[in-house]
Amino acid sequence: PQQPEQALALLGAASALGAPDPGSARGPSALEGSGLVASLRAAGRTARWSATLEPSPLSDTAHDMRTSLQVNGAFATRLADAIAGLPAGEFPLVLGGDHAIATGTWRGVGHRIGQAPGLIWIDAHLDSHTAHTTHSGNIHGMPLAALLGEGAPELTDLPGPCLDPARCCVVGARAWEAEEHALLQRLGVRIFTMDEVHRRGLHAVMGDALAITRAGGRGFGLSLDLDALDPGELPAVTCPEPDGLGVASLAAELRRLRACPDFVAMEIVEYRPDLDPDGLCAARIVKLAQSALGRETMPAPSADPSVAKVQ
Ligand code: HAR
Ligand code: MN
Ligand code: MN
Ligand code: MN
Repeated sequence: PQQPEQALALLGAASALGAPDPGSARGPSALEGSGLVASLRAAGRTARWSATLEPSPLSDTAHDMRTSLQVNGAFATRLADAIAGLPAGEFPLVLGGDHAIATGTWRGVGHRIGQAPGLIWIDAHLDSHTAHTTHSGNIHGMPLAALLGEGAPELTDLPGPCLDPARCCVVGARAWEAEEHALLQRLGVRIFTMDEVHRRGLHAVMGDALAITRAGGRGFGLSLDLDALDPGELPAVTCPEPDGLGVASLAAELRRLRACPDFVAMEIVEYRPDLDPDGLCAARIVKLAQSALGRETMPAPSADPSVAKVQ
């Protein structure tokens, strides 16, 4: 099982520099305020809020593509450094922010573990444009390509190794443009579309996804873009797409991660608290995090408080 003594280090990445709406920048503070740390402790884990990175105030002047690449790349570099610098033995849980932050998260994780992690990318989108193929100009449509070493140097010249396409996959995809699909096909990244999830079931698909990303046992992570979930249950995201995953069925599958000793980091992105006035989506996000990261079995009650390691 996931080393239960490994403390969770929560790291806020309060950037919406890659998105068309600023709302996701408030994601970390809203999740912190909704009791995420306490909920993870209640699920049996030691957890602390390590820090929240904010973009430099000058970053908001981004309009042209070059500036936009620069400010997103600069933020991602700071995030990669922050993750690489976490104490050994802590498990990073990164909270976005828009998905452009992933360009920093997984390079930092690779730096930390000394090799490229396998990566499950759960998302309605493929996020695999480059600055040359993007239709929207939004950097959060590019991070998976950047992590694979494709695209502008502003997003690829970061510390830590690039990902190995053979140990990456996308789950839940249902909205993409031809160019980004072609890039992932060329690189050999396995894409599990929503159609395949409907056909085979999420359990079978996640089994395949785990096999791909855990190959070699060198460590793997999960990047969870909340727009993968159905907007009927999780509408508070920047780019909702119909026909998504159910919260309960994804939560059930994420519980499989607890049993994986090679699960090395997790990221949750694209939450927009401004679209979640009653906090219902936040509560569902907390449930998803608990499912992936809760202790596999709660320790038996003990009379000796030095033996019961519940925080
Ligand atoms: N493919 C579209 C674009 O390039 C939409 C990208 C949306 N990305 C996110 N993260 N919301 O997955 O703009
Ligand atoms: Mn995404
Ligand atoms: Mn998405
Ligand atoms: Mn469908």
